[in-house]
Amino acid sequence: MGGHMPKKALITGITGQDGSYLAELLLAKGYEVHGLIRRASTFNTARVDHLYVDPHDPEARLFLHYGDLSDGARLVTLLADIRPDEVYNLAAQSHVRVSFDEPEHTGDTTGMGSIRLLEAVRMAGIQTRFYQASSSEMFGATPPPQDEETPFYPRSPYGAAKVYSYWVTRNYREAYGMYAVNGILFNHESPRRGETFVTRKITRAVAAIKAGVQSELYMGNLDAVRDWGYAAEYVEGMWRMLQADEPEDFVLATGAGYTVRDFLEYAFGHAGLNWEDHVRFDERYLRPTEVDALIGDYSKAEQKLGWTPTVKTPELARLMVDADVEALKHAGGKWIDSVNLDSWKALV
Ligand code: NDP
Ligand code: GDR
Repeated sequence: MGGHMPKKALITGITGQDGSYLAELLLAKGYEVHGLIRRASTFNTARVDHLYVDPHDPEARLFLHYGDLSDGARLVTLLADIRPDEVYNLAAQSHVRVSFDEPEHTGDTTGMGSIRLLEAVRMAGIQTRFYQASSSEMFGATPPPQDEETPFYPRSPYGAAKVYSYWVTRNYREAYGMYAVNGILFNHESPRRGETFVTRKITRAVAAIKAGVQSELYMGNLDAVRDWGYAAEYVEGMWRMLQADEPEDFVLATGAGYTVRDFLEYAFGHAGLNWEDHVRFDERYLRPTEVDALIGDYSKAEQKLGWTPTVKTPELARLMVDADVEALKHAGGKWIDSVNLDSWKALV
């Protein structure tokens, strides 16, 4: 054969939105991809099922392993076993509102989980490049525009845990010379976005209202400003950060801010609906402390990585509505039921 060994990557959070797009990207680039999954009583791999090839097949390049960021010993054995060239730490309790309900658990996974993984890399004694999924939530109350030099002021247990992970990633780079970097990503969405984040909550509701199976949508603060990009483009930026000559931290964003109200207008408008006829207020969706405005300056990533986002928020809203309208058509009654149950099932 004489061929060279494919690069190996380990993705924590592979079953999440970003993990699934990143796995797709790396497989397309010829990588052998390993993913950490949590044992659950039901299958939780829906976002990566289309990528799965039976591991008995000699062509298989995607392998899933049970593990959890709360289990440091497991991370060491797994890393020593796989010996990946690149590790992408995407796993986290990633919902800001939920982090107020489960602050300690969020600190344990979103914060401590990162140092367990960094320490596992060190203890396994392997040479690997490490990506940490840092967040614009770290900027919190610091007004926009935000870039790599903007001071952090987190406004939630989630944001505070991400700040911790950011600093330990930098510390392992400085203390041990590890190629360890932070991607500071602003909100990014897609048809695979979790159903309780605001964009997907809206686009699913639009599909259900259009189909006549839902009439109202309960929401919180409509004045919040976010910089919403398209997840499929952001995972390319993550990969580029690990291919650079020097380990550095980068912001990925679109550079434009919109309110939740704007997103409602784009999404409902695309389906020929008026959002004001359907949206109602429920204080349960408010946060004890809110992040008012996040708008990222991604010029460093553009200059040094050649990364530029092409999908802006209005187009993103339209593509997500189209995908949810289509999904609802193909799902039969099952999905319709779950939409109707949202008001109690989706607690946030
Ligand atoms: P998701 O919530 O969609 O995915 C989170 C992933 O983490 C899931 O695979 C989940 O597994 C896994 N996970 C959660 N807890 C643990 C644990 N204790 N051990 C192992 N795995 C765990 O998030 P996204 O894909 O949207 O985001 C990816 C990362 O990027 C997260 O760290 C998030 O905080 C961060 N981020 C996201 C942004 C965004 O706009 N999407 C912006 C900036 C940062 P399971 O499927 O079993 O629940
Ligand atoms: P965010 O995303 O907190 O920015 O964190 P989310 O979509 O949950 O909220 C965005 C804004 O919308 C407001 N909002 C509502 N939010 C939700 N979820 N549900 C509602 O009904 C609702 N009504 C108004 C919120 O108050 C907020 O201002 C996301 C996550 O992906 C994090 O993991 C990531 O780090 C950051 O983006 C960048």
